[in-house]
Amino acid sequence: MTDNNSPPGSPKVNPDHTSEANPLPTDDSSLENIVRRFQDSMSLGKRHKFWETQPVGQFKDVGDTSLPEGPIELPTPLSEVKQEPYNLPSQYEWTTCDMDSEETCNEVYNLLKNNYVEDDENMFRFNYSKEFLRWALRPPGYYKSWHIGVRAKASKKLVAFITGVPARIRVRDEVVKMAEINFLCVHKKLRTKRLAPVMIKEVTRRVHLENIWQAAYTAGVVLPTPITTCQYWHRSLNPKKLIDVGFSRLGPRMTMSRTIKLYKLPDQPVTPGFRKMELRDVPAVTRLLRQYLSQFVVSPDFDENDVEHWLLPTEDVVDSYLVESPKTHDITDFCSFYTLPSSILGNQNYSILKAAYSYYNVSTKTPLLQLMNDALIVAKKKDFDVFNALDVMHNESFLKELKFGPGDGQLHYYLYNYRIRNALRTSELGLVLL
Ligand code: MYA
Repeated sequence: MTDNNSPPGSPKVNPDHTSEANPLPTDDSSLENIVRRFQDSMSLGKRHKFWETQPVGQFKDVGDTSLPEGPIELPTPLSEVKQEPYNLPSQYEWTTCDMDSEETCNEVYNLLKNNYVEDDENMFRFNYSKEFLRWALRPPGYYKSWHIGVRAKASKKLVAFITGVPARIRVRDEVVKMAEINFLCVHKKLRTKRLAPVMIKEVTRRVHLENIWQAAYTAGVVLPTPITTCQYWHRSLNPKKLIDVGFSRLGPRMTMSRTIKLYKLPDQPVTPGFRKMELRDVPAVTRLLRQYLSQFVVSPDFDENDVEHWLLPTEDVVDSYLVESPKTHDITDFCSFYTLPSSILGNQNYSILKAAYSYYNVSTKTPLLQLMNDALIVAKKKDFDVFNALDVMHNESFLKELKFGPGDGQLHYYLYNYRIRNALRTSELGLVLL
């Protein structure tokens, strides 16, 4: 990837924010930002030979408010959906990856571990665990046929991957059946050969075969056309390690011991009734979350099955906590984060950065700031090095005060075959993709 911004959810170097109790937002005039704005504007002018042919918002239409919101193309009769897979270059073949198989899951894990998303400086690479991949790829109603691999015919080695999972996404007051597309990965040695467009067309075909015509996805690269562009923020939990591995830097006029003190957290959560979510909480959490998410322009339409899958704690995958009122036993607040480590590339002392990613949080009685401070406390106790959050939903209200610093990359959100008239503010987005 040569032409991109920082990739999705990538680990980010945090320029100097360790020096500040209230880190400043990135300085607009910094060289880094000037370069980024230049790259972005180039990207807007750039031809996208593949994306120009797809039913997505096109750059030329940005600002044209006469275009209607909603599907860009109508569904075609299922009998007209191409029945055979797209052609691959002759040395390669399609494979459907059975994530129940330990062997296949290992192959997928290794492909991603060695070839998936890196930060701009190639210091860190996502290292999704096998349990995480199984969780991410097998939600209620999932289709095995949407877990698509490419193998080299001769060696049978897995060299590329793309996935979809079904989701109901609400856009304003329409609930739309969509595919969430993720884990697009082409082996480093096979890059820039236009394999990605074939993989995207193939997943699209298989989604169409299930009579689904829309999709949601995120990427670190600018493509036609983001519905919104978010920023990652990072809260140091283990500042010494983060500095040692080059994730963050010691700020000017800061010593290591002052930095450690700055990020110190209490030993236990402070909110009375704060506890881990259990199976019996699924109905109450579903009600709380549905009510909360209804205020955003785009959000998932979770039912109890979805909540059980996506939010019930799973060891080393997803953690969820809630506040049960000690008096009424009502469930009043909820917070969650998922576990996504990154490999640290080329460091003598450390090989893994343990990162927690803020997922869905709901506050009705406990102030969000206090709830998220409790989330930081439990994440620290679980030995995470850093807690990451996007500036979506109401997250902006706690980021600076809880000593998160802005990351150096952006995450763009996209819809396929669904037009939104104007880009959303990040606070209007109620969707977190993995
Ligand atoms: S985002 C994570 C993406 N993965 C990585 O960043 C891992 C490391 N990188 C790689 O493995 C490769 O660089 C990839 C591109 C595979 C990304 N999303 O084959 P190429 C366009 C969409 O020569 P390569 C995630 O998983 C690019 O603009 N398109 O390039 C969500 C160009 O098109 P155009 C992308 O570098 C994925 C073309 O591909 C991305 O060898 C959502 C070049 O192809 C990207 N991240 O491989 C996918 N990167 O000429 C879309 C590059 O037009 C889903 N490209 O500019 C759409 C909905 C589908 C379902 C619809 C159902 C209805």
